[in-house]
This record gives sequence, C-alpha cells and structure tokens, in this order.
Amino acid sequence: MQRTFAIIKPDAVAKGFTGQILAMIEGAGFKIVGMRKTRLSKAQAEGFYAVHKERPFFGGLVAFMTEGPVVVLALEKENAIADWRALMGATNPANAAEGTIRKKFAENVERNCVHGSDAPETAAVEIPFFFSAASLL
Ligand code: 3AN
Repeated sequence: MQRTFAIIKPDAVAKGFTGQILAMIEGAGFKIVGMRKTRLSKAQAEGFYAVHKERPFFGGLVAFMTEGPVVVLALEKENAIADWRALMGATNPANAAEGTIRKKFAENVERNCVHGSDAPETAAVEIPFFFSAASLL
C-alpha cells in the first residue's frame, strides 16, 4: 500500500465539483484516509509550493491557491502516487486524456482543479504538511 497527498483546488471547490471528484477518487479504488476542508494562508501556499518560487507563475499560483477553500486529502491504494497522477490528467487540461479529472473539470494550466504528489519523497513531505500521522484512518 502507498499513500499520496491530494488537493481539490479553489476553482473546483467554488464550482461545486468536490462531490464528483471524491466519487471519481473512490470509484478508482482509493481509500480516503484523511480529508479536511480548509483555506490556505499565504504563508502555507508559499511553503507548499516553495519548489516553484523562482517560476514566473509563482505569485499567481499563490494568489489562486489562497482565493477560497480547498479540500486536502490523504489517499491510500497500491501504486497510489502514479495512479492519482493518472486520474488527475496532464497539468494543462488541454493535454489531459479523456476520463481524467482535469479534462472534465479544469479551466486552464493554473486553475487545474487538483494537485497530486509527484513522487514518494514529495508525498512524504506533503502529507505531514496537513495531517498528523495519528489523524490518518
Ligand atoms: P502538477 O500540478 O501537474 O504537478 P506542477 O507541479 O508543474 O504540475 O505545477 C504546480 C501547479 O502550478 C499546477 N498545478 C498549476 O496550478 C501551476 N502551474 C504549473 N505550470 C503553470 C504555468 N505554466 N502557468 C501557470 N500555472 C502553472
């Protein structure tokens, strides 16, 4: 079993897609081991996306991620990290495959509905950023 970290981003929460995205997650065989609705502070968003701080889109990304509530999730499944990336679809929804969350719901490369850890080392940092070990069930 592997765990990954996911976010349903402010665009998707505001448009009322949370339930449909959760249904796709459970339908694909993930167990939701942690889930919370929250609103990121600027400091949290900057810390979470620190790897992108030199990128030209960093300021816009932080503004977007703090504009409204998000749902943070810890997901468990065999091969969870790669399988969640596959279900999300490509970063740019224009390139996302049919049947993926981003193809269905995302607006553009920035407002792209969902986040997912890209490697085990990333998941190992991102899950504890939002969930204590004891809170994962
Ligand atoms: P992914 O979310 O698919 O792992 P990353 O890690 O490259 O993609 O990017 C993190 C986030 O930064 C994306 N989810 C998106 O919101 C934003 N982003 C990535 N590339 C761009 C871009 N070219 N322009 C604007 N925002 C971007």
